[in-house]
Amino acid sequence: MKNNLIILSVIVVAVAGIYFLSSGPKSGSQNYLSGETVAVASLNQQNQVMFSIDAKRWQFTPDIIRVKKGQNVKIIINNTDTVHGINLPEFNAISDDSIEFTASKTGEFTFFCKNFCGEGHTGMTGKIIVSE
Ligand SMILES: [Cu+2]
Repeated sequence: MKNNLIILSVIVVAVAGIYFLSSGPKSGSQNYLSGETVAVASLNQQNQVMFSIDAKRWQFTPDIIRVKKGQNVKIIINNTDTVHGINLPEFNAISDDSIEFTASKTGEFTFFCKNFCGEGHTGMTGKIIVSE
């Protein structure tokens, strides 16, 4: 009887451990440089590489997006405090809530907050890195 209790305890601890390990961080981002986070892509049904980004005074999180040249990209902006939107001039993509574009050239391109949102507005930027 006592042995059963011990075995049961071991199983409960093991299951809890596995659950804890598999739950992990679900932020959709990972550390890059200090203060910068890299967006993690998912592929949607239109075969677009899709990113979801939070916009909050005065920061995009994550603020680094990496794609390959030629990829069809969709970026969804979650405006969490006010409507920031996104402006990516290099690819003529501008919207309050989501943009779609083809990453037709390699390089590093800055995106901006579309709507004036206060004193930190000008510094509210992110970077799209397109590689071969
Ligand atoms: Cu803003």
